[in-house]
Amino acid sequence: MLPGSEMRQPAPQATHARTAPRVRYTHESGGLSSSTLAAFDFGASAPAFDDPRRFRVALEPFGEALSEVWEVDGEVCSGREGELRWSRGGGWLFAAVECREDEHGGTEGAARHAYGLLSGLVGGAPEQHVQRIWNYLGAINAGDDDDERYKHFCTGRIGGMGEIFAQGFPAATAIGHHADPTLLQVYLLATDRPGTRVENPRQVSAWRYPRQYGRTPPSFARATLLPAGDVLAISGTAAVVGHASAHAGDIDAQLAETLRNLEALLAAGGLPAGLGHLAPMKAYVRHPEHVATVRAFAAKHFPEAPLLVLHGDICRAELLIEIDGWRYRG
Ligand code: 3EB
Repeated sequence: MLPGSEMRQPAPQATHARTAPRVRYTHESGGLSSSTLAAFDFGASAPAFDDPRRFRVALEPFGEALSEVWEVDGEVCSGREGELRWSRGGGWLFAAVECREDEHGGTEGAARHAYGLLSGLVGGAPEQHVQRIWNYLGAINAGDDDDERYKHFCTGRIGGMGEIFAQGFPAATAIGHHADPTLLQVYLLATDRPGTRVENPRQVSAWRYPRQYGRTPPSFARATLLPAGDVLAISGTAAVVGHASAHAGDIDAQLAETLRNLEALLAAGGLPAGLGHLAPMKAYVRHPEHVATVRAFAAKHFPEAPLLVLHGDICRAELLIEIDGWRYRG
């Protein structure tokens, strides 16, 4: 528990996560309800809110300004402590850190710092099982070879991961934003029971990537089946086959490969095939000129899936598209 925080112990009946958070994209996120765990707005023109549950992601949206809202069963309380903020309710915990790399000696130091804060909070909370993490950093592909900023991030991330991650890595997304390059944003979803990690049989597990991808392999699982077993939280998924990037420079082929990976993950997680209205998804697109292609692909292959399209750089310079999201069993 953090000294001086407004944190309250949850009521005893709230300590079992029975229903996964419901995720939706909406135009109407003006007033959050008492059961809203978190809400995300995208880009520099999104309004600033004082509510700790309300997080402004440093990625610019393409098209309409939608907010992402997470609802839980139960009353939510929230608080803030310096760079860290949190909310909890219904057995679920949202926690987020925003920090400046220059205040922590660079990318690696900032990642270590952010993960240290989050590990400290989660380690002292009833909701100790991290299910899913999102990471947004600036200029993600700047720097050569082992000095690429993403690789420094990977080293700092594992350095700051505390005991709570010893049981295995959660599903994650790591994307480059185009805002202040020193801004690091990390947020997570945790709960009071372990989920089930799911790997993709078409891909080498990220923590086993060979040395060519950096000194420190990335610390994430391909997906997490949330404890009740009714939702698969899907990591950032790209055109990676084995450990190699496929179809460098070819957006159409990367989209098709990414969809094959998403389908393989659904099968591996025991979810029904297909991404329909029960699968809110986000597409991170490196080049704005590919947005129409990405939307056309989505309209053809998963027309009913709610889709947010964001301007983001993928952590390997040759990758043009990454897709993540949630798949509810329904
Ligand atoms: C890949 O498959 C693409 O470092 O947390 C995807 C999801 C990727 C998460 C992370 C990186 C991360 O390796 C990159």
